[in-house]
Amino acid sequence: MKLFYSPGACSVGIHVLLEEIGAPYEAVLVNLREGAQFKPDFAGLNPKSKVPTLERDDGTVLTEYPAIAFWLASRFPTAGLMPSGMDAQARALEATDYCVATMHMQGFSRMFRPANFAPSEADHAAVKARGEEIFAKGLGLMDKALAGREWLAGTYSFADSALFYVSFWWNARLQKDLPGNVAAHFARMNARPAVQRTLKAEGLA
Ligand SMILES: N[C@@H](CCC(=O)N[C@@H](CS)C(=O)NCC(=O)O)C(=O)O
Repeated sequence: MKLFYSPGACSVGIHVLLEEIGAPYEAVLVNLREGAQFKPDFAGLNPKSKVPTLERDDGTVLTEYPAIAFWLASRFPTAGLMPSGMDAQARALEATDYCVATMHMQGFSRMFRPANFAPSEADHAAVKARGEEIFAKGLGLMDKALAGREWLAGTYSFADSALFYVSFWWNARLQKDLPGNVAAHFARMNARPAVQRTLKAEGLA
């Protein structure tokens, strides 16, 4: 397998899952700052021009964080990333999609890419503030989801990698506090050898 990633981007969560699994893979750096995602080599592989992108051993390419995480957890069951039972699996997907589609795409994207939401620079402060509000609401919901449990779907699962990367952005990148249960979850994630190997490999440790 090949994981196309950019250091500290959302692909860091998929990188963690691959480290948890332990099957052979190659991590291929896509330099987003230099626009490598739009160059023919990468755009030919993933016309969406986004990381994470996973090239599987049969040569097929999978995109979109929730789909990649779900596929990895299903394909490598012994890694224990797929919770057991339909209800817990649905909960894992529910949390993953919320972290990616709402907290990241609606919240963080507004904070980091306000121009994608409002062409006029005069509106950017308001767009950023709205992004922070969406993200903070998401943290509150994740905090409730973690009440009385260590992991989002009850047992450790692919969903925890998604909460890890948005927590990483908020806490490690922006130096902002996480609510109690999310902070404890982030500490549990950071204690995992797979997370430590990933952060080191991406130059983030
Ligand atoms: N919906 C996509 C979002 C992926 C995404 O937004 N990735 C960002 C990095 S965190 C990216 O590749 N950005 C490059 C760009 O927008 O040019 C997913 O679930 O994987």
